[in-house]
Amino acid sequence: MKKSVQVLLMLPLLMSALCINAQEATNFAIIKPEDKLADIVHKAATITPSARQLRWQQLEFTAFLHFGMNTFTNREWGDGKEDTKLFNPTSLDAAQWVRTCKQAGIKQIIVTAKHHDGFCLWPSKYTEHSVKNSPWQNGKGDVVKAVADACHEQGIGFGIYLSPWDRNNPDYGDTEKYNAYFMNQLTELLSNYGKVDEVWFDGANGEGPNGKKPVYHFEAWYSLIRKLQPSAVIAIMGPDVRWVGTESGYGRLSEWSVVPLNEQPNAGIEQNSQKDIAFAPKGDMTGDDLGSRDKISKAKELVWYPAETDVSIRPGWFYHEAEDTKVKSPEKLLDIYYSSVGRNSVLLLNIPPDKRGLINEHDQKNLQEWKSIIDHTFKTNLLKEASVNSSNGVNPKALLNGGIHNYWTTQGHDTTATIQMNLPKAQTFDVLLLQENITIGQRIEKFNLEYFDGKNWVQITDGSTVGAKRLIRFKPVTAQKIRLNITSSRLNPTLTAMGLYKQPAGL
Ligand code: FUL
Repeated sequence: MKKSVQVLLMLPLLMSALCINAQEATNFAIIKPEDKLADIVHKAATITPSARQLRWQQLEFTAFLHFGMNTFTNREWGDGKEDTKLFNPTSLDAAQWVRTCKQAGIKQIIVTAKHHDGFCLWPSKYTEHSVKNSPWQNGKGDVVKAVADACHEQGIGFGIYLSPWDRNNPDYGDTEKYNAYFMNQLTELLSNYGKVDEVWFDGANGEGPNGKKPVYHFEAWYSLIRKLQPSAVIAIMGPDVRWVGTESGYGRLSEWSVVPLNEQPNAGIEQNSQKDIAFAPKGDMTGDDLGSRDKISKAKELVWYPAETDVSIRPGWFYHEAEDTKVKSPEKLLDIYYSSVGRNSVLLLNIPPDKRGLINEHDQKNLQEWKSIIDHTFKTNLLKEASVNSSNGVNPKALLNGGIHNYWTTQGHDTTATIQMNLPKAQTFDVLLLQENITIGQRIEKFNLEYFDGKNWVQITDGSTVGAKRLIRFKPVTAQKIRLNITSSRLNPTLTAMGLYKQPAGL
């Protein structure tokens, strides 16, 4: 899809959001021709997430469950010609999926209600290509219901992936007919399964069975979602959550949640998302810049449009027995965690249930080990007993005990600050945690951390953006005095949390 078309699609939706809810008016800013860089920077610094974006961002860690016909045909992209009789999990247990995810710290699950093969995991009234014609539960089963119920019962968020590309539907190439079909399916999914928290549209848009492509009526889909599930975020080919731009699990080192609407990367999704079954990561794109001063200085509109980092725990998105030995190790998952959640993004980790309809033991084991490393690392903030000195700071106590209504910031118009912390005794640490109060905007542009070696202040690490959460690992340092220097910020910097941690030995 052309960039300009995507922008046009988004604008009415964003503009109508402005009129509906005063709170959302700060979600978006128009840059006037006469605005100077300082005006633009100020506007960028005061754009804030909508309520639904904030809820989503605070989840930090969510899961994808790719499950469907491909699980049984051992493929990644089905062609829509599969016999529905092939879908037959022997012991599907959605409660096990949710339990396993929850134990790993996952706060929301997205299930592939329909992948590109058009096979529906729920008994849609509008197609025969669904679970209703499979032997599973004699055609009476409904995987979407099982997952939705388990999520709601176990208290985690529930989301749906509905592939716009449908290789089974005979009307796929007919824009009017296919959009009507898609709206009907969306209506079923958004009406019959309780609360839906995320709707995920991917960028793949190939040809249908008749060799044609329809034009997707995104705007109508978005309005329907807003009407039926107003608190759901619409991700990827949608206005609330943006694709980080890679399927490797690695986000950008500089990740701005405020980006120019005309620069956002959605337009490239269709071209860049997975095109074949060779799942080679496309590189981590950390060098790319979406929201720096240079980028926003050329913008016509700015919008809060945060990044989601999707990656699979296995080489493929669907379960393949041959990949049981290729499940990402706890250490690799940890690196992904630091490079996604720790880089102002939400991690969407795919964990594909196997042919039995269970999350496989191999995946379970690595998830558990990963979770235990994270728990162990973040159990004790080594700064918790420190005395805090920030000369131009307001509310320094919030650095160690903050939240969105209780945060540290600077006095007057100060956009730089030094926060010194003296610990009761020397401690050894190798992880820095920082969190901005994004409810009033993302502002910090440059910071560094130093320790006092008895004679001099020595730099440990530095960074650019912070956002919802920034985590940086470094070689262990032992020190009693440390200081954080915020050397550039778009407006008064804020922090709701600052922490130093020590990873378990051996990492
Ligand atoms: C891509 C799809 O083609 C893959 O199969 C997978 O669903 C991934 C999350 O999105 O666009």
